[in-house]
Amino acid sequence: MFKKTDAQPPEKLTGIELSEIPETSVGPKAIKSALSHIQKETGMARGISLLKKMNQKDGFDCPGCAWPDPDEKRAFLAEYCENGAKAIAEEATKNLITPLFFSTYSVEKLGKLSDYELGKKGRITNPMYLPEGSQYYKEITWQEAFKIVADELNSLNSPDEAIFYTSGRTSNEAAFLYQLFVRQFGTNNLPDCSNMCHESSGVALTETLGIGKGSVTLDDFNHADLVMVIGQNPGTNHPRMLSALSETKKNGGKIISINPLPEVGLKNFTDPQKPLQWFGKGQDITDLFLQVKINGDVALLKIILKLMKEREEKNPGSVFNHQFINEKTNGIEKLLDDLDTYTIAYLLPQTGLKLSEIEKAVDLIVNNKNIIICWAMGLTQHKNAVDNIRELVNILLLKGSIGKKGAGTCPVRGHSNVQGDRTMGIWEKPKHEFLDALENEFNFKAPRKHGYDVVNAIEAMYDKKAKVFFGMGGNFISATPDTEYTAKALRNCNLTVHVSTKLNRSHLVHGKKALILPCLGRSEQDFQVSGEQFVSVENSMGVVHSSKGHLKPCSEKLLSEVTIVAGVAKTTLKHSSVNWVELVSNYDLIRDKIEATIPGFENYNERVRQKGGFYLPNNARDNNFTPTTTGKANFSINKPSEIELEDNQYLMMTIRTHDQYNTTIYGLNDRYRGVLNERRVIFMNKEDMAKEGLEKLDLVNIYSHFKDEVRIVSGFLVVPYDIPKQCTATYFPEANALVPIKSKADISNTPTSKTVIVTVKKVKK
Ligand SMILES: Nc1nc2c(c(=O)[nH]1)N[C@H]1C(S)=C(S)[C@@H](COP(=O)(O)OP(=O)(O)OC[C@H]3O[C@@H](n4cnc5c(=O)[nH]c(N)nc54)[C@H](O)[C@@H]3O)O[C@H]1N2
Ligand SMILES: Nc1nc2c(c(=O)[nH]1)N[C@H]1C(S)=C(S)[C@@H](COP(=O)(O)OP(=O)(O)OC[C@H]3O[C@@H](n4cnc5c(=O)[nH]c(N)nc54)[C@H](O)[C@@H]3O)O[C@H]1N2
Ligand SMILES: [Mo]
Repeated sequence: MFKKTDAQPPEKLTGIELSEIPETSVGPKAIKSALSHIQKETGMARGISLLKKMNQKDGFDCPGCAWPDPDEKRAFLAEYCENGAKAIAEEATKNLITPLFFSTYSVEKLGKLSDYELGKKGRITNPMYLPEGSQYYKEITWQEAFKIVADELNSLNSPDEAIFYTSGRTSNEAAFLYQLFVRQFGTNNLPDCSNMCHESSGVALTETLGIGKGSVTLDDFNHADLVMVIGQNPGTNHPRMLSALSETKKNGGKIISINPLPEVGLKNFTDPQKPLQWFGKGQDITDLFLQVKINGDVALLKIILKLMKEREEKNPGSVFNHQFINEKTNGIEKLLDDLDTYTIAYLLPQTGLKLSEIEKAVDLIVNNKNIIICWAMGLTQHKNAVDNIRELVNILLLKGSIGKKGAGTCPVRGHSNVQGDRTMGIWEKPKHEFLDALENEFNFKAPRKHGYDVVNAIEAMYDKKAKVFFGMGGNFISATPDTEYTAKALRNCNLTVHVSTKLNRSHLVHGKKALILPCLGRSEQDFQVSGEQFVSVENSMGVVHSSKGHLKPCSEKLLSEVTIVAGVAKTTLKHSSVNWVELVSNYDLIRDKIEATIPGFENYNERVRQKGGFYLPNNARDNNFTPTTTGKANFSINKPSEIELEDNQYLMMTIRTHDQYNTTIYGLNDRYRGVLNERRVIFMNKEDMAKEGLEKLDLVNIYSHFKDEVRIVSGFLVVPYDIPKQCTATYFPEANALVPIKSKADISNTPTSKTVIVTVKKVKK
């Protein structure tokens, strides 16, 4: 469909080794791996001093995932995990990219490097500008950079021709100012990484429970009888969650894991904080593993719901919580009627499971009262992703397992402040009340028309309806679907701008002109006119707390994200009612404005200074569902997958290795899956390999099929793996070129990165 360009990682193979899959996760090997990254990137002394401050009450928030820190007890050693240590090593690296680097390497030359090689070059030290027609970024001053952005924005026919993306690391203070600037400029084009991440969760939870966030707190894991972990790989992506699951187990709770892969972290865990355990067997985590086929979850959950109904009918009152259902919910009859329209015989083949295995899950659900369900990208990135999540809510509502201790919803967030950014108004579909509050406080007319989400934004740039792209963090070209399509879209722009810490491919796949604006990282000190500042963030469980770096910034030329936004705003907006310079002089002033406009932030400046921060209000946690359209918690009717594969077709999911943070590649190993020193692999079931005439480590091209469109990526090695038949897995972002731009989840519009229909074809080595 599209010719391969430097928008995709190079095809080079790096020398694969296959190793044994470990029996247990974390433990001493994880500490060794963490320390080796620290040693290489930051040097040991600086690295250890950093780790001591990470996730401590007076320290900075880990720039890795959004898993919360304990409210009370913080570990003596430190509250971090192997992958958090890698994240901070990556940010606090000693390597620097100075203007000399950019005058030596052309954009074309850099485009030939892998994402791993790009990331390892180090931190960007100066604002850099790529003039039209040039191959070399050159140093410019901040004032010049702001003026280039302002001139380009002010020359547009309409503010809606500009797109303002946000990744999820941006602090509350920076995010609030950023959306305020964008709305004063006149558009709601504020797509963010959430559009590709937990958007399906937000949509499903708002509709059913009246809040787009999860309901549980960390402490709930101490009181749960049963935790279901579905479509999530915490051993790699949220390692500190394993400690919470381990607490559930110690208190007698059970764990069900539902995943196409037997992920090591969910099997067994050795607590890194308890060295005495290092030499034992570790703790088994999962009691029941259901190896579901990719996108077989609605079918599986429907069978569970049908069996729950059957048992309730046989023995009324034994399964459903009638008091809760009567008082708090709406729509049970429709749900029960709809369940009758499906037979188990129809649903079962989609799951790839035996009915007896599913019966065991039903036993656990029926016999336990306090249930938590955790999920992540394995559920949110499918065509029927919103159905997946609503179906989970149906189970919790039938059991009355929400709004009480030890029970509820737990969408496990990705980026460390992705939830906070949304709370601050980074959203293309803002609520009227929020815009009213902005208008009142800042005395301007906010745009009311909804803006572009990520997919719409790409299409608008492709169609030349949008001409300026501004990225607050992130790596748009590598994180988005359909790499070559998106590359064409970005190249159509007059100007692309990235506020970044590290070099990435989005700096190299650029508009006619391009800017890189280097910012402070989480771990660095931030001084403004009134003195040293801290910022605040919100974790996956709605706790808002402070984060303060203590390292000297890696370059004197860096500005904070807050200062960059204010600089762009002041230069662009000729008549603004906001005093940008004053707000930036002391971040307390920004927090006062947040308090004035966003509910839940009363006495923000005081409460954010309390150790551990404060909880935001959460109606579902309080067993109150009045914010929904019916005023009650809503049961919903959901559809199983409608995908029908031909014999030679496979469903492909694109997943993360143990050695990456989204598009930032820390290393080339996926230790927990036994793949070392290579990322261009496709995991396949042995029987499927035999059917295709493929042997271990054969080289293949992969084709994706969507309607009558075909896309291709080439040069992937086949790895035989314990994965259900007709299911395959590749790594993100290498396989993103296969995800069709038009293949999106219903309602949430999230790209279907976990269901791509593919065929594979062997090529000669
Ligand atoms: N170290 C590290 N930490 C991270 C990240 C990182 O890249 N590295 N990324 C952060 C971000 S932004 C996010 S959103 C999270 C992502 O965290 P995860 O969602 O855990 O990440 P993925 O690798 O996408 O893994 C998805 C899991 O879902 C399973 N899965 C795929 N398809 C299906 C399906 O159809 N059904 C079921 N039941 N399971 C399925 C896969 O086998 C895999 O175990 O992690 C965050 N934390
Ligand atoms: N195929 C496929 N595609 C996916 C996914 C998938 O599972 N499969 N997952 C999706 C998900 S869940 C997500 S969240 C998105 C992630 O999409 P993004 O958030 O856009 O991508 P990241 O790789 O997290 O962004 C990394 C870059 O952020 C910059 N950065 C790091 N720290 C900071 C900071 O403190 N400030 C600033 N300004 N910049 C910083 C660095 O320059 C770094 O190169 O990708 C999505 N894409
Ligand atoms: Mo994410």
